[in-house]
Amino acid sequence: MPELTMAELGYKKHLKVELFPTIWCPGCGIGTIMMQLAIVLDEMALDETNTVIVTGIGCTGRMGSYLKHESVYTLHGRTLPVAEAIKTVRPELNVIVVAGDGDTASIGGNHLIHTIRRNANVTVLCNNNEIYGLTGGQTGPTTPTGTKTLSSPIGNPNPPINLQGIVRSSEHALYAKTTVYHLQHLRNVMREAIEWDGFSFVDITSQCIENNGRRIGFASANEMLTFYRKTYKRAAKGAEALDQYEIGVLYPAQHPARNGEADGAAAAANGNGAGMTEVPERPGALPSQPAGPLTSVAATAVRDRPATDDEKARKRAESQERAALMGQLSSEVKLAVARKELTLAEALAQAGLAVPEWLRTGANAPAPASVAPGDVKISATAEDPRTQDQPTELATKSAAAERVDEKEAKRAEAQRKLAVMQRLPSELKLRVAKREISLDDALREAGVSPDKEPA
Ligand SMILES: Cc1ncc(C[n+]2csc(CCOP(=O)(O)OP(=O)(O)O)c2C)c(N)n1
Ligand code: SF4
Ligand SMILES: [Mg+2]
Repeated sequence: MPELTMAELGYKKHLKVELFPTIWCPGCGIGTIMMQLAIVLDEMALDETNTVIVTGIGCTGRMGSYLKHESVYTLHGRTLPVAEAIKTVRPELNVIVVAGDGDTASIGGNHLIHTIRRNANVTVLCNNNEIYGLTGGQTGPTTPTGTKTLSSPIGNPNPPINLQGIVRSSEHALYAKTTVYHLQHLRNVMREAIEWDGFSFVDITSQCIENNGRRIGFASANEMLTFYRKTYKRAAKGAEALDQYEIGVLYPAQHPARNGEADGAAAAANGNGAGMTEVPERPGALPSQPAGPLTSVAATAVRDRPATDDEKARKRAESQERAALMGQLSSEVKLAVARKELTLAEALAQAGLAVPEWLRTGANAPAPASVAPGDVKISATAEDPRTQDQPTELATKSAAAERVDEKEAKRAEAQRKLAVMQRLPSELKLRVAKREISLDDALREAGVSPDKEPA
């Protein structure tokens, strides 16, 4: 079983898995966005009491029905007025819009510019598949020039809309660009957007294999993802705009954390909310209102006490630390921890593994080496073109090789245990899985040698 972080194990509680399989085509990028969103919601401890999802019409719009959150399935193009209305009357809630590029920028385009102008405190996750997916693959507002579509069989004659420019026309809004290939980046920017105090927009390039990809020559969704991997690069620190194939986050001009240039932690310490030291207060911001009946600590924490970059880095490091500790446990025990049937510290102790002091005492994990503000980490693979020609290539490679070896060893050990388990009678297997008895005791009880293959 591949290693899973705790959040990855916990994300399922945000999904109505009983409705799966979804209506989306196999290979569609929407499922990836939904799963990554579920992981982020889980990591941020956001749930149906503090976070509302608003969707529009289109393949993307169906996401609301699969998330275990209150959701509003609005008319086509009307996500933003509905979202802004919810945020206005229930300011303590996090309001997340999930909508297609057509819904957001075509029929909903007028709402988009005015919601940005008013700096409504909502987050838009735009599934930008560059097409009207649901209706068969017609040209949409983000379809690149020259792309052949159902409605432009000899190629789209018009340029795509400039979403970045529209969002950046506001001196308050946060704009992030990412793709469904860059999963860690996708999660990081979703999180940052949800934490942003004001309008935030995540422009997510994703694949509609059936009604776009195949028509333009991709054989599979995998080929589209490979294309994203090879073409999209992380923007340079300090970038003030993203090129067509760059991913990154663009903050308002005066924002101290802008692409890692300034000292975001120091700026945030100035106390002007979300580190927006120099940025004037959000227009139309409501004075803080008494919390409604559904007020949740998590929602308030996210909006009222935005994490500094140091804090974010610490949390990220802590979750990596926890994931590494979880990686030493068997899959049954991991599951038990994920289900909160026992704590990670208890699980480690029961497995005879060392429990770090910070985990035992309930303190925070040790702080990581300082991370530049706005420096969003991207998980990189050996094949990832971005990992090539880096100055620390050798060091990075040997560390990576060690990690791979470690993972391989753990995986082999887990597989060995699983194979041994198979030799137990089913009642004993169940008792081991329920942790009523250890694997060693079960083997003894059944008279099975862990080393010998059955005759
Ligand atoms: C008022 C209205 N106009 C047109 C439609 C038809 N329609 C449904 S979805 C859609 C476009 C969907 O494209 P997008 O928003 O990009 O979502 P995707 O399916 O690609 O996720 C259109 C034009 C509609 N349902 N309602
Ligand atoms: S038509 Fe396209 S966007 Fe819609 S579910 Fe299929 S692959 Fe996804
Ligand atoms: Mg679309």
